[in-house]
Amino acid sequence: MAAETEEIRGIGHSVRRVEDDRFIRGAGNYIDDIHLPGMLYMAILRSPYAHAKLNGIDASAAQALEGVIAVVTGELMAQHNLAWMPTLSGDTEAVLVTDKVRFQGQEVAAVIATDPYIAKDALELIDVDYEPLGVVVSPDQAKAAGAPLIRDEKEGQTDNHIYHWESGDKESTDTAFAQADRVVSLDTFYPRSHPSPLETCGCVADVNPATGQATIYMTSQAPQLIRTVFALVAGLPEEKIRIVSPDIGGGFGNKVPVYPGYVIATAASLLLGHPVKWIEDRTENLISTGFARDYHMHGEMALKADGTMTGLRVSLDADEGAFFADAQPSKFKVGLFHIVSGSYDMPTAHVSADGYYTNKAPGGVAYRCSFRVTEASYMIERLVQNAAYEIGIDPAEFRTKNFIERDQFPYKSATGFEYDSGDYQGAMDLALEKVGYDQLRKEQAEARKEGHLIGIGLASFTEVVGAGPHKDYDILGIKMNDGAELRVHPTGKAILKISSQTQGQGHETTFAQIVAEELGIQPEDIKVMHGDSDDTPYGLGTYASRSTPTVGAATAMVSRKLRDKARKLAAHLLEVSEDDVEFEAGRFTVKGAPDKAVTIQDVAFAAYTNFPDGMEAGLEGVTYYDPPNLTFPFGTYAVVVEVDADTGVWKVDRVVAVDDCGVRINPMIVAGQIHGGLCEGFGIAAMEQITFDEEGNCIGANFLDYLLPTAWETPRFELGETVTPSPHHPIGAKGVGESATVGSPAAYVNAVIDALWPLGVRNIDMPLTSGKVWEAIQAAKAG
Ligand code: MCN
Ligand code: CUN
Repeated sequence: MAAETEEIRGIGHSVRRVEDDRFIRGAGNYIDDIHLPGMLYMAILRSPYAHAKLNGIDASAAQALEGVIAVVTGELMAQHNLAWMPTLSGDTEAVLVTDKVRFQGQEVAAVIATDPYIAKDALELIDVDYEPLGVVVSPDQAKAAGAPLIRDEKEGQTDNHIYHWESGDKESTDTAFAQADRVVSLDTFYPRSHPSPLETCGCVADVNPATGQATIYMTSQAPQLIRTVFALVAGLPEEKIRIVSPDIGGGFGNKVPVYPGYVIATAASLLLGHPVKWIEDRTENLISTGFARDYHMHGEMALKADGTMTGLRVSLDADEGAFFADAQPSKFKVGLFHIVSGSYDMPTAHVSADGYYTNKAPGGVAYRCSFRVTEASYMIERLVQNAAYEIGIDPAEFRTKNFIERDQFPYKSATGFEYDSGDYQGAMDLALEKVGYDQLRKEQAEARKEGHLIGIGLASFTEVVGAGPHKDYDILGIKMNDGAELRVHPTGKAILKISSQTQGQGHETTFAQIVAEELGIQPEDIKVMHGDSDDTPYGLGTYASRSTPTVGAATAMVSRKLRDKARKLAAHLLEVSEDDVEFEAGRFTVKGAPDKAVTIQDVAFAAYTNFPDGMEAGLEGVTYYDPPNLTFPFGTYAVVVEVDADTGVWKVDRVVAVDDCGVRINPMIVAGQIHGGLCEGFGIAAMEQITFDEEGNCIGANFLDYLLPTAWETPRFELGETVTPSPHHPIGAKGVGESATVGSPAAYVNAVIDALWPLGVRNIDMPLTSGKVWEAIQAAKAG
């Protein structure tokens, strides 16, 4: 029997991403790479108006164009009861317009043709009779008396208000404020931004008229959930729906929702009996698919004279667009925004939120955030810095004074979260040390004397990821639990099938490492499969950094299940009692006689060839994991900037990022995730924003108006880590995919405000374009 000693590349190894072999060879398999026999092409006509009554559509000229097979309108969809669909927030959303358009870029009609260019050309031949209506582009306009009613088709909807939501204890918070020595407040707007994945959204819908089988290849972060939603929307039997999400060219939250295009393409395929492909162009993606943020927030902090925080009050208006289509756990209207007390020991807090319809694209929450934690993190970290300056303490010292301390975990927050573990002071200390904080403050003071503006910004964020425990977390009633299925074949090679869906996070590599750690099979001997609803266990998909907390846990648990059986088999092979068998790194040995050993490969072979009487053959299993709690990764980011007061131009000198995501499965992949998030956080802080003019025209519909940071603008990042394992996760890991996008915007902005504070600047809303910075300086000078 083999006595293999090669180190197992399990948890903690920077294994190279197996997915990259196919990507760097140009051999990925994206939606547009899929070609089916007889395939037709769909293009979508979108509304130029933000709000307009639809008086009629004349599609005769388009229909007559050679190569055009069909023009699909809302009227046709309505005949099949598909003109409207449910959203992930339990609202309804138009698939194709029947009554009026409610945002610029909304789907008005679709052309199906034999060629994608013919389909596009035909759009121009469709004559639509619009009657423009008054437009609402902000919550303030939405609630104004006499505002146009956007959702006039909804029974009982008499205004543009969607929901009012509260969390925490109002009474005790009011008392804390009444008794406070100081109250510090901040009004801030977190602007609408967009995930902008490299690959836009699209699908190939293939409904077989003979068998009724519907196979839909689509850009989805959650194929299992989407299959169920399709069954509910289209009334198709669920076993005949197969959702395949092949390689995904970035998701960042943008590929969680069901978009009208998917539904129209599926309906068209059903009606025409041909596969139908639909691929968005860049502008369509930017103007019509899931946006992020658009939160108008007001925060207040109650303080004792010595700087101890005693209460937090936050209210916000959410701009939801024309349909309330946020992807979020059903019970939380503003996602997990109520984590807003962040890393601080806040005795009491109260959060209230109101959602409004506006004439803008629906589908909020997207963009690397655990359901609105990004807005919350930004609010508290900006407020903390302003509060520190107003009471005259250094922001690092102020944080130290108020952090939840290491021995307070598990910590129950004022709004009902139970933080699993943390060491906020440890992470901040490391960041301060790496950046050279004390020295920098001295240099800053010297530079100020010379008129140079240096700014140092900190953010000590707390994330909340891994939705979630079945008691509180569901989407449309479906509990947010996830599965992993593992089969070890006779030669000791394995297949792991998971319910998460990688869009660049490297699951094919990291989940194999979890099995490697637990079973001692090398990661390259484990094939990880995902993204096909017919062939993977049920689960709610990849977003909100939930894959490691949920599917990662399921993977560890299913591996342990197999290990238990493997131990029995080993005992059988070694002819000892099961209690005398020890396991380490893929070897089962006899207690006290380490030379007597069998490997996991020997055991796997025996599972099919030589198993004891009464034992089932095979070595496989499936586990569904119901997390006992969320995980709470955290960290401190420190950013150093220089601001040119004459022009408002600012430049990043240093970015030090200390992250703690518990046990790191693959340190290199974690570093990659953090680099990506810091880059996106910089983009949001510095340049990205989707705005609308008063007519509801979307400004930011292309990459000239919607600026993404390129390698040229992106700063260099210096990373550091601390490791505080999650006590309830089987391998002690917490999610990390979004941490840097959640935590870093406040650090960048805090740095710029830090530089400008002595001039009297108290806040600038993102993005901090040089124009806005310059204006803020001028306004502060003018008093
Ligand atoms: N990981 C690890 N050790 C940990 C935590 C995570 O090695 N302690 C690894 C994981 O195994 C996984 C990766 O890091 O390979 C990210 O894991 P996790 O934090 O669980 O997040 P998810 O896999 O659920 O990814 C979702 C998250 C989100 S919500 C967005 S948005 C986002 C992001 O990941 N979109 C991305 N990162 C992205 N990265 C790429 N390249 N493309 C996207 O679309
Ligand atoms: Cu909210 S972006 Mo990620 O959760 O898919």
